[in-house]
Amino acid sequence: MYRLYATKGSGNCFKPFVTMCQLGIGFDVLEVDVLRGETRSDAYRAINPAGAVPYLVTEAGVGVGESNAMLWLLADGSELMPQTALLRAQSLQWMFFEQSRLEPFISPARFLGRIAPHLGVGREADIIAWRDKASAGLAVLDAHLSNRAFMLGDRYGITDIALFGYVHVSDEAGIDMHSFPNVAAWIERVRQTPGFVPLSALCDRARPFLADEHAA
Ligand SMILES: N[C@@H](CCC(=O)N[C@@H](CS)C(=O)NCC(=O)O)C(=O)O
Repeated sequence: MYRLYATKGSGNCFKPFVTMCQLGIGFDVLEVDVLRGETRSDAYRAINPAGAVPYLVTEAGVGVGESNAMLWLLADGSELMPQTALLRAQSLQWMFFEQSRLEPFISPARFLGRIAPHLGVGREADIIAWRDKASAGLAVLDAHLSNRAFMLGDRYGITDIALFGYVHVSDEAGIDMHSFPNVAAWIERVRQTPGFVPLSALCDRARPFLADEHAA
């Protein structure tokens, strides 16, 4: 049984979550509340010294950080893995793109613009700049998806999951998705894949990490 440390609403936490759901892998979700600063707590740092979520702990007690690295572990040997060396290289290419050109901009624009707007007061110029940078990344993605159903062709897999995590909440970052029709269509295709669960399901499955600590 895997243990996933996660915070509600996080696109990064959603990636390993939906992968385990779609592959029928058993797991528990422990909620680490970022808004309450629990990622900075001593109790959590004892588990993940990097103090970030998601964090995945295997049955043997080995921890894995970085959402996209988790996908490579969880999907190993499954139909969600890219099947050739070239596709694996392209998968990594898009995962690095996601972490450098999309997630660093969609995530803070959404967090300060929507999830915790009180923290965004005085940061309006930053939020606009993040939206612009995210839109530039989404334009690249939109062109890529103009002639293929999924990120690597006609087959859904971990590359789609990695990109979907934040791209599917771009509208919550204040980005108009009508400008990216191919991305919008791909989001709907991903939602139709077998065993797909929405981001809100992460909340339903989670139990508080600190309560678990106190019970231990
Ligand atoms: N590159 C990391 C990013 C992890 C990350 O930024 N996590 C955020 C939540 S989405 C977090 O833990 N923020 C709270 C903190 O850093 O204290 C990944 O893909 O897993």
